[in-house]
Amino acid sequence: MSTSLPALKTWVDEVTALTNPAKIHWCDGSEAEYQVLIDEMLKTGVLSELNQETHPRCYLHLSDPSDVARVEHLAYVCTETQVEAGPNNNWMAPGEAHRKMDALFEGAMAGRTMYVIPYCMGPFDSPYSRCGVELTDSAYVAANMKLMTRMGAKALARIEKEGTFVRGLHSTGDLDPDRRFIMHFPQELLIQSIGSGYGGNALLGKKCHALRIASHQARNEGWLAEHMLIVGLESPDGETHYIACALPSACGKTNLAMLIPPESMPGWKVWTLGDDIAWLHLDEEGQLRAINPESGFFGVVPGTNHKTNENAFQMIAHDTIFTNVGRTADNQPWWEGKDEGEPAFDWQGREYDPANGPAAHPNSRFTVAASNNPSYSDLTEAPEGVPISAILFGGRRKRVAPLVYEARNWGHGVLVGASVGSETTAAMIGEVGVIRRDPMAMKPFCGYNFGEYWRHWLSFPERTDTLPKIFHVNWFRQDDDGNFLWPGFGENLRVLRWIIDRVEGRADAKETPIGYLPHADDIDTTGLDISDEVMETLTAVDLEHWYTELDHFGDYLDEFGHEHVPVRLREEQKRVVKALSLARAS
Ligand code: GTP
Ligand code: SPV
Ligand code: MN
Repeated sequence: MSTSLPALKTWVDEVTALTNPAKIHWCDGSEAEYQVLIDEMLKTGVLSELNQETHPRCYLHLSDPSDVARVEHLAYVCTETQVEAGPNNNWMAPGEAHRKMDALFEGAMAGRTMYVIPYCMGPFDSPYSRCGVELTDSAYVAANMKLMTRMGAKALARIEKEGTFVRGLHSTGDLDPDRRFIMHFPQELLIQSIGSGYGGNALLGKKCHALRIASHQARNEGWLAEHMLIVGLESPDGETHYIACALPSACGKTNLAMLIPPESMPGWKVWTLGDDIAWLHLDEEGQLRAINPESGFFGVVPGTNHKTNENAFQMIAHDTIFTNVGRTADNQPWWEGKDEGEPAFDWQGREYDPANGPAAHPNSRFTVAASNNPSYSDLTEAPEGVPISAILFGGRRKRVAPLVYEARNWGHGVLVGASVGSETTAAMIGEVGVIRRDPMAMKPFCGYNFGEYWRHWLSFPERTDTLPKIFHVNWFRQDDDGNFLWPGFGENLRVLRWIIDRVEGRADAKETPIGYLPHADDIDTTGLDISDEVMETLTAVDLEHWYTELDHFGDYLDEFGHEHVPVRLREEQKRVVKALSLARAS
């Protein structure tokens, strides 16, 4: 196989000359090809078979112990000027980055197969979709891209028709963390990643293309590329609302996207559209619509069980690639929070010993095609996407952030999103549990200056009168002993119902300086073992802490420079700080 598109052929030839692979394989995306990839990896030991009776077509990959998560400090945005990338990104001048990467890629694929992976992010026939080609020397990446994206011959046909595509060059390299870089050249529609075979570092269609490069394109073209799940909520009366929700990495997107309605809400149905990324466009009527550019899930394994998420549990019982989980004595995958079986081996292949830490790495992942998900919506293939009724932002906050609140309007909602704080998780290399600002859950993923990004968000009301309402959620409040105050998972639908009722003008709320909150009894807690006192806590505004938080947010904005931070955002921040200060005094 090859291509009729000169730009693609030339690039493949150039990369071949630079990296010197022994073989080139053009991926057609067929099932037969997937099986060959798997068989090869079983032979080379990149994968091992899991128990095929209990877990048909499930395989285990154990990564290098130094390569277990995204590396934010080694991800760069290489725009012409540093100011375009903004203080929110690592920056390198394109010329310097090219020199560095060319040296690292020289001969990097010697003796290996280079896979040419054409992929389409979004439905094949959607005007909102965008294509890319990833060149990689990793069969694991090729197999994951098959599960995660619309990959192969049909994508190549669209690329040849359109003539433009995002170029992604990846090599596992020698995995030396000192020679690991993930470079983005938004102006060249180019990504280069070397030295990691893991997740968002290596599956270039995901964070690198669908967020970092796409956010840059989206700003120029008038749309939004966001770190959001998309979910449809159908009430017993058949009314369906679609919501998009941004939560930082490992803060509950996959689980919310596949939520199972609690027993107390019979007749409700939940449809998964996407679990990680949403591309949002205004249609001709001014309605905000979303597509999911991906077609598979790369999800956190630990914590998945019958109680937290039966859908996900069933979904990963077949046709799944597991990365860095443990195993039972009879070779079933095992992870912390799996409420059955016992670990015999850990994620490094050693005999399980609690002294070595958890059996499954906290950032261990499953890769599955979206079609494995019993609640997957047919509308994921709709070229026009789904209409969005509400946008949610949130984080992982032990304290301060209430269960839910509603922004006063779009402009205030942008402040709510921009000021999100969240405790860090194992999804990125670094310390866990430290609160950091993660505006719109895009701190690691916005491909340009946050100041300009907020300006872009704020420009939407100039183009339509019918924007969705914006909310903030937090499922992670704890008591002093570290117990979660809110049951979470399926029970989150109770909160989503309040949100929908607010959208429809049917639910009551109290006005506070930070926005509209439910009264403690506005959230239906029928059948839950939760006290009135806890509900009061979850729906209270801690004026003292909020004052400090939003006051500090002003200092954070200063980092982005006066000429970049939109005046409107400043005004919102000052308005809320003033309201908090007045409320505090009274
Ligand atoms: P990325 O794939 O990194 O973007 O993560 P994500 O946002 O999709 O997070 P995910 O749904 O995989 O959840 C991450 C962790 O949080 C898992 O261990 C879940 O079990 C846990 N979690 C998810 N939802 C809830 C919830 O409502 N309450 C509590 N307490 N934990 C949750
Ligand atoms: C995230 O970290 O937000 C993920 C996992 O979704 S990764 O694909 O590794 O970026
Ligand atoms: Mn994510």
